[in-house]
Amino acid sequence: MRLIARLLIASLMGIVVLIGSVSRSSADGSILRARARVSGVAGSGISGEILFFQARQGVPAEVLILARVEGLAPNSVHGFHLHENGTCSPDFTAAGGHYDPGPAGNSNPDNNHPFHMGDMPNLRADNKGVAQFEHVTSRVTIAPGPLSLFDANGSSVIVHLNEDLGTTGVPGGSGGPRIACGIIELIP
Ligand SMILES: [Cu+2]
Repeated sequence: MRLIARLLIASLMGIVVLIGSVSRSSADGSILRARARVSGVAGSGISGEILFFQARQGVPAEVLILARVEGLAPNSVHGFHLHENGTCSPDFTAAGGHYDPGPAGNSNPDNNHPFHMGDMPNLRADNKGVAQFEHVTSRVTIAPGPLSLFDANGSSVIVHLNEDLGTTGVPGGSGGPRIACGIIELIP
């Protein structure tokens, strides 16, 4: 079975099983891993962890993204993207636009959306304000390359206040204000 599929199944069985599986698989360096710990502004109560896994071998290169974010409004929906700068300070606007090295190379959240390489499905919170998220993409890589999250200035994850409507040319249509941010870091 393909590695990403195996990881996805493992994730359905629980994050502990997943981490165990990845630890075994990564012992020989066959899995690349990265993590972002997102947090909202002080006092917001929003926090979460986003994990990224990529098999070193394979065509196309696929990245499994797992996220758990808590402290959201119950049953809320939030735009959720990979942004172009690996920083969240002095405020979340420092993360820049949506990660989009190409082919369009237009990171403006209100344009070229939802075609940025960093565009992802919405985060959906349950009635306790906890969002669980699984997504497989071939738009980005952990490994070096033209779509690598680890380019010269790194990348980050942003959670938006509102739902991403998947529109283009509509101001705020990709989620509006930023409520949480995390820098994506390589896990050695
Ligand atoms: Cu965004």
